[in-house]
Amino acid sequence: MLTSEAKEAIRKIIDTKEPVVVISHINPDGDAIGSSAALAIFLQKLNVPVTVIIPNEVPDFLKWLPGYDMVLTYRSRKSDCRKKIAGAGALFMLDFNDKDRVGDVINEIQKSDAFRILIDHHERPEFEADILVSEPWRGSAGEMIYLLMKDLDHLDLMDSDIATCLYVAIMTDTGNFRYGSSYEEIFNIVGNLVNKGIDKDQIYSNVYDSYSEDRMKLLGYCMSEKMVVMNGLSTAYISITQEELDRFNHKVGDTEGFVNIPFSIKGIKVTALFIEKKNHVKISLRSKGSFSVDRLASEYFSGGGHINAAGGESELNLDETINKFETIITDSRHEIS
Ligand SMILES: [Mn+2]
Repeated sequence: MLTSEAKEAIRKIIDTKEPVVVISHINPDGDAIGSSAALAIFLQKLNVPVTVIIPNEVPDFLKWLPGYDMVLTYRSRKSDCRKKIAGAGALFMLDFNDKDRVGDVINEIQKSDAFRILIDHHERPEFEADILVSEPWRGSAGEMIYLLMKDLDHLDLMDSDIATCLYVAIMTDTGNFRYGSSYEEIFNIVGNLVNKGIDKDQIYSNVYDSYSEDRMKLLGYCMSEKMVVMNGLSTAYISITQEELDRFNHKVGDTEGFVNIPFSIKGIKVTALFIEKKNHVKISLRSKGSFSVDRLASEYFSGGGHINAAGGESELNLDETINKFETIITDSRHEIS
């Protein structure tokens, strides 16, 4: 995965032992935290001083991960984060392709003259970096951290803590191996992680059996009251207003994964989740098969991602955004079926 130039650059960072900051994206998911914590533990084992910086709050279902003690949240620890980035010799940026994905942390990154390495699996990376490792066909950034260790001849440092972080990253970003994982290499990697003595079933339970009562009731409400199935168009979507989120005492991460649930309906190939925010609507899009929600998101909703999983946003209000989406889906009906 790493070019010889990239290997040399990373080896140099490790040899100089200058402080490293690992940065991942806003609204962190299992891949953001799992890949970052894994890289941080790996660097720590090589005696490199390392900190992980995440733009905003980490959801509770990821706080048990090994390496979480190295994570600082920018929103609540601004001055500490600023100092860490200013004092870093290198910045590793994981699991994002655009400066918009790191919120206000971008200001600190732009002030820093540290060496920048971007490791990512989203389409069309547009972030300025000294080393860009972009492999959009891979299911997760976590998988890329495994390959980084392998390419640096350091799989000897793989232990159950790193393996647990990487397993969380791969498991969550592939929807528990439902998508983005139809190739042998990923299962060889996972096989090697399982060999390190991770508790695969406990990991699953820590991540997925973690709903609060409010979250479960919000899910039930969304499915029974807020889901719209577009008959004949193989599409289903859910929309949620801010008032509804408040009613269910919404916390960060509560709507994570809701967008995938309508796929359980026979014949559904495209799903969407619209969440009303203060000045915009946040949109998550998923598809099965060849219909590209990456293209839909980038063409119409100033976003992007992968062919079967993408996100975007809309400056229109919630109803207007939904109308726009319905029109696009109706116009795309030949591509979907
Ligand atoms: Mn990812």
